[in-house]
Amino acid sequence: MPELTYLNWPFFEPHHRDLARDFRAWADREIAPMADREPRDESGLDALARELVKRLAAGGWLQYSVPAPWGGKHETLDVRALCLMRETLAQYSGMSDFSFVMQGLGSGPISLFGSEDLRRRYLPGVADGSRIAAFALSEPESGSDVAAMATEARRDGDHYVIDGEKTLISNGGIADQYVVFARTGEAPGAKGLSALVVEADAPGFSVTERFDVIAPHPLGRLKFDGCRVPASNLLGNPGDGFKIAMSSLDVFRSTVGAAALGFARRAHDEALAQAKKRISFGKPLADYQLIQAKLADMALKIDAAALLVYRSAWTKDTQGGRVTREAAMAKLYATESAQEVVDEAVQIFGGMGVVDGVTVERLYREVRALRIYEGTSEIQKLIIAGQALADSE
Ligand code: COS
Repeated sequence: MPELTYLNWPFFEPHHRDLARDFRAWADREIAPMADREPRDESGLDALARELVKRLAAGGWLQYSVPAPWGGKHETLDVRALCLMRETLAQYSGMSDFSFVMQGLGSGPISLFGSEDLRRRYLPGVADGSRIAAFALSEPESGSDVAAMATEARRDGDHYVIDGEKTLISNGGIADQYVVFARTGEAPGAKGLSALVVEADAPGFSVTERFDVIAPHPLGRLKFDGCRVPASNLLGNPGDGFKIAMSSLDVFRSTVGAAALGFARRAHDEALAQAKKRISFGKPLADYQLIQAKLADMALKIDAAALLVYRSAWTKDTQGGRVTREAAMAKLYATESAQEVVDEAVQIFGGMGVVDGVTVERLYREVRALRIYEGTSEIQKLIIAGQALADSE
């Protein structure tokens, strides 16, 4: 039985507690039976991603990815709900978590900054699973340093013409719509970027490469070669791109922490079961204090991560505005500590812990990228230190 007492914490409303229980019951039925499917080939992966989006949509769960007027559940994105759902899905499979969150992240800038027309055109399809969404920020020569991006969008009459490349883009190759960040040149650096919605069939758009990664999911390299999109596909105003990217990450970084928390909880559960079952030197591993110390450290890290994740989500939901520091702390601690928790679970499993097909081996691969994407741990530290220094002035 999973440990659910944290749902009694004051961060949650009654509807969050109901959601956590209902969603877990649904995932037990609908996701658990497919959790071990891990196709390595491109077509198998794409098919699984599409199936997961359809399944999540059929359950009504993608309604949490967009605001209410455009097919969503709540008036604004409910970060606590998104966190509870990612935490739950990650306990079953990384792929299900991936397919869920990309609908929210990929459409987040439209939810937050899109015109009425763009929201009406692109959000209902995300919520009903008929359109797959992607968020295209990183480039071959600019990952952490967003303001250094080279992709350009030039105004040409009623259109923007985009030239450049994006890389390591989740859902790249299967998405129907991409939020693309590009330099429009209103000012140097961060103040000269804009965000546009690009449809997968836009002229001049192509997916030039797909990547094999340790935890496989659709991931591609995008090329924009004189790619024309209507000027009305611009999100916010010209020059708002950096703010749009960072505001979206303010919402979704806490949810990365939540996914890490889910991986850690599953690893802890696996480790507890193994420690009770495995006999070594005549008694169960769980009887050894060295193993108990590991189990205690894991439990402590899980609760500390959960406190930071739900503090951040609660702050965003109830106070609004920027939660850059809280989200950075939640992502940094939850992802780093989850890696340690999963590593200890592998250690408790001994040799079986690194065998293909054993759950902790999969978790070990699935948790790794979370310390990198949506801002590396090093970037989160810069954000936290930057705010602490500013506050001390
Ligand atoms: N919400 C709204 N505005 C924000 C913001 C946020 N969360 N964060 C920054 N801004 C604004 C700032 O207010 C500032 O505007 P003003 O000059 O008008 O005050 C502007 O954006 C520049 O901000 P800042 O000076 O803090 O930017 P830096 O270049 O110092 O640092 C970092 C930016 C490194 C923190 C940022 O580029 C970052 O998070 N990088 C990681 C990117 C990432 O996550 N990549 C992964 C791709 S997605 S998988």
